[in-house]
Amino acid sequence: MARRALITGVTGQDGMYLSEFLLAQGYDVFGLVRGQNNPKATLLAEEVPDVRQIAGDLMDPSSLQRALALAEPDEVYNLGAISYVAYSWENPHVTADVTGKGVLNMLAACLTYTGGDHSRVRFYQASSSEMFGKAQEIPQRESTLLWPRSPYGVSKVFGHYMTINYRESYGMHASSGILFNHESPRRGPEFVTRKITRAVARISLGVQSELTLGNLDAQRDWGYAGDYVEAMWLMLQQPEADDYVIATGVSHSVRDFLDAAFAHVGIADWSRYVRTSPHLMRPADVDRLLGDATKARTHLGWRPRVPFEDLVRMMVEHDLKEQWTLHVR
Ligand code: F7E
Repeated sequence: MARRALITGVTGQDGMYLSEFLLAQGYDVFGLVRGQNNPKATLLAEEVPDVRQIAGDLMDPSSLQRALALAEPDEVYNLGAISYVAYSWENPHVTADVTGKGVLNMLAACLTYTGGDHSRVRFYQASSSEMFGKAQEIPQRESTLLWPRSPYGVSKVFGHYMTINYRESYGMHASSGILFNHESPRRGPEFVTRKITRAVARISLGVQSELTLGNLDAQRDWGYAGDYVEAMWLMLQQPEADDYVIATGVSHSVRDFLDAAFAHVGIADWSRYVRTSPHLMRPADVDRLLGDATKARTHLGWRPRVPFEDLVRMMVEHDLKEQWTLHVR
């Protein structure tokens, strides 16, 4: 019989890549979809039509129980969250409810669903490098002290330790993937990488004249989302649940990203197109993230395939095509 997976956050970047990956492995894939007339659900139905959508919300425990009863999953991937860090200062309570307490709601629903037989389901929690925040060592690994710098990061820490707690208290096969930034042409335009690649495409086609950003000195360890979803799956195939850092081991600044993206359309000096605004600076930013994924490499046999330059190229090329279709053709 085909294995069955339930994914929360299925309409997001990672949800779509993970769905495609699991469907290719022969899984029946179910996705929790929030809200009424959700446009992202329509996009999911177009892009990954074989996902079976179930209505539900991480803040509504009864809907989670219903989703588990309908999907009868062997594996649960909890990717659902309010994931935009800047937004989390404006809406800290709802971020804590969804990104933090939502994890507890899902864990608790899974525990009920197992009915005491812990081998019935395996659980993946999407933890984040934002938990390292004011990084206490470079590079960051599983043992690095967590020091979150945003309501989003604090909420992720809650979810991370809840996952560990359910593993230790109830013997659940619950793993946490501490994923560093991962991008793709499916990344939302509010995140800095996609904001840049879209603007670069539009500037090169003459439909935008400038790009306004915040902190250009922030450094991130950027990988390709398509590579990272495979790590999620590998974690749930291990005999024992555990926590893993997933990263490339190379970090770049926002400036480096601008260099690479503009270079791809033949612009060497981007200074006349880019300006910065204090409104886009965060109350407390994370200066530098660099991950050490040695444990994932040795235990899971996972390694990233797409390097930084190829990632930037992939995103700019996608946006050039998309913007050309929208504005020029
Ligand atoms: O910012 C700086 C900004 O919003 C990256 C999420 O997936 O990864 C992501 O969180 C850096 C920050 O991602 C702009 O200040 C400058 O230092 O693309 P971002 P993030 O905050 O790192 C982690 C791993 C997650 O878990 C999150 O869910 O870029 N930056 N200027 C800007 N950022 C944005 N968004 N927009 C700007 O104009």
